[in-house]
Amino acid sequence: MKKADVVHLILGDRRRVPARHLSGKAFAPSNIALCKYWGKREQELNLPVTSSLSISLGDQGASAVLTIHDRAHDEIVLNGKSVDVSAPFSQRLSHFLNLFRLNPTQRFSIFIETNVPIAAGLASSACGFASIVKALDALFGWELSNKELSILARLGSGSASRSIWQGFVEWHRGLRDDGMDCFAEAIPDVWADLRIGLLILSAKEKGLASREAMQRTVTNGSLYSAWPAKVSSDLFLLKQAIADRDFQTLGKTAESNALAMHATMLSAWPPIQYAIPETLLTMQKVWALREQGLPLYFTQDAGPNLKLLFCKQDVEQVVSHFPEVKVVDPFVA
Ligand code: 2P0
Repeated sequence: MKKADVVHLILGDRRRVPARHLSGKAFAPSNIALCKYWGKREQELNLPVTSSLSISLGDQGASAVLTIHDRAHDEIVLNGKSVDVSAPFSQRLSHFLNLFRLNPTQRFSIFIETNVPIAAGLASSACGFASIVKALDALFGWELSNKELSILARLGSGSASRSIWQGFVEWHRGLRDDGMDCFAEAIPDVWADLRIGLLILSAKEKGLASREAMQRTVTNGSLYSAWPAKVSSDLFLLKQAIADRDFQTLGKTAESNALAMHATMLSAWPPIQYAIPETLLTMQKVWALREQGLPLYFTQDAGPNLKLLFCKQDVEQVVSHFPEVKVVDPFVA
């Protein structure tokens, strides 16, 4: 099964209908996984080995504006800067957009503005692809459901399937080969006191793309076989913690899940380590503050930066210990 087959399953005859509007505009939030997606059971459609659970970042994410033209190639402008057609980002995006062109000569202008650091492990590919899929929907007037948008976003980047939604989100692994049961869905609970702290320890682009890293881990990580069972138990604990507004269990489970994911990477060969010295020092600082009674946890993705988890009543304390932290209210209106 190819990506184009999935697009055909979802769009049907709409795939051949000209754009209904002159431009399509959409925003999608960034998302932070509390139970990570790490490993694919199928590469072409980005079908994951396990389900995962995330929280979207409210007004932090990407806005995309799409228009159609007939020039020689797509025009991509990212945060005000034109991206060269030969850059890996352009190639990946144009390749994805091939799935949706009305004819092979149709080209797009894509203007993306993000307010999260690109490629610093803050899920910018997730909000980028989700915003583009939503902008395509607006441009062509498909009126797809969020479930359908989630499946299309997954074809661009796995974690983008979760950025279609706000709040807590579960991405179902599914069982089908065509991935039609592999989509993200919102968990309706609103946890107004929850806060996420974005700690940029290095804004440099990461060396090894998460796509390669997760593939290597699945292929030869000696600890990877333990990962699916860890995810099942963490998903159960997280869903219960969300329902009960049990912050300690939420924080502990998210932190433990992230550390276990990084352990699977360290067990791969050649080994994969996204932490830099500042990452480890900051983890130790979080552990010390927790010992002193501050309910504070962290999670880490495929990069050196950390995301802190805490509650509204501790914002001042957290900021006093981490003056550079950017505090996000994920349930902001
Ligand atoms: C996550 N990450 O659940 C995990 C945790 C990084 C660490 O999803 O190959 O960019 O495009 O499906 O979605 C990053 O992986 O990978 C990711 P592809 P993606 O957020």
